[in-house]
Amino acid sequence: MSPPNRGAFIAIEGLDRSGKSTQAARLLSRLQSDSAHAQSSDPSAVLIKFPDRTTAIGKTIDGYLRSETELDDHAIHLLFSANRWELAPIIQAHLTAGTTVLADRYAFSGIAFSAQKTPPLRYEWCRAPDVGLPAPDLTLFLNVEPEVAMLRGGYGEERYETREVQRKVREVFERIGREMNEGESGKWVVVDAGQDRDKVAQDIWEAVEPVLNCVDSPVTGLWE
Ligand code: 2DT
Ligand code: MG
Repeated sequence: MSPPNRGAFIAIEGLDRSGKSTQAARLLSRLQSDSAHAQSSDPSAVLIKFPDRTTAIGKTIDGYLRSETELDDHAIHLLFSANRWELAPIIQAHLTAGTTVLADRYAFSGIAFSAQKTPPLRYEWCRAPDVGLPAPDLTLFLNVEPEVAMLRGGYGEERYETREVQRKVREVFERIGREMNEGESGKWVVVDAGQDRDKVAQDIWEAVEPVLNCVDSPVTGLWE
């Protein structure tokens, strides 16, 4: 009997209010309902949100995002990365067990939000601490104009939730996507998130479905 495939690792990225969390929840339930895992004790899919604000590191990040605390830009960048590293063994274990892992934000947000700062942190420096993390098989970038995103109820109170920051963040995301697809094309898929929700969900499914059955090679290290 051939060993079961590992799970697929899918990251969902985008600006604030691009619909990431809504679409991640929809994708999760679709994966859970139309799964071949019905007989297995392992879940067919799990959703992990970054930052995970529940850990000790995550609580520090949460205080920073709510502007309750100030931290040097480099220091907070490294904490966001550490927050991924602390969950990396869990991601790896799920994938090995055949569970698909969805990440609502990942290392790409880490780079995009730090590299846009004034003064900016160097792009290569921002990328370095995340090198070697489990690499997503597919990253979906939910692309939306910051102005459209703002109309969706406006931004909240958190750090970074301004039109100017979101514009600059989007430019860094575009660079990341370009460079990802120069390496292995198709790993970064841009989804038009300005469409209605059902159409966005449909486009996402069309990108995800082919990946689900193509994960017979081990998880690779990000940017390695
Ligand atoms: P949410 O609004 O999705 O909770 O994100 N961020 C996120 C970073 O600056 N670096 C990172 O590595 C990650 C994962 C993006 C909270 C904010 O934190 C930013 C928005
Ligand atoms: Mg937010």
